[in-house]
Amino acid sequence: MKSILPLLSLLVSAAALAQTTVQVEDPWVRGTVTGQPATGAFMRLTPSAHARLVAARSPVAGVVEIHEMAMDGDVMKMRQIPGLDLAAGRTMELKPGGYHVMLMSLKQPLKGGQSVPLTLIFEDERGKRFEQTLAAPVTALGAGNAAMPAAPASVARR
Ligand SMILES: [Cu+2]
Repeated sequence: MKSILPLLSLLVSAAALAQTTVQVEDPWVRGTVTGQPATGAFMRLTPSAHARLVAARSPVAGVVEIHEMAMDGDVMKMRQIPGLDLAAGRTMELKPGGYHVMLMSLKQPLKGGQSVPLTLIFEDERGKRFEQTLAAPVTALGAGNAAMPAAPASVARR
């Protein structure tokens, strides 16, 4: 009887070579008022294999960072993190009061009904970068995200 091991190892190596992909669901950006310099982008991310969100960019923002919310004494503050690890097949939710993509140095007010191009940059398990660009609808200001500070004054840097 012939061994099926060669076939199995072929399948395993094919899986290892497969490109990691990240499913992005329900992206949205919080609308801004004139003069407001920053806002947050939120979504759910589910990677096919372990991946890390390491950066993002958007034509509407001069600076885009990955932020987390954390308690600093009694105060909830947001701060930049170098990346966000995504476990294979697990859904990570970026939401107000939690992890978010921070759009800073906004070039224009973002109004409800608009759509913002957003490019997410990931690293796969081997450190290879790949990108995904999506269109995130802008949600009118004040729509269910009171936990998100409007001003960047509370941004703490590591
Ligand atoms: Cu932030």
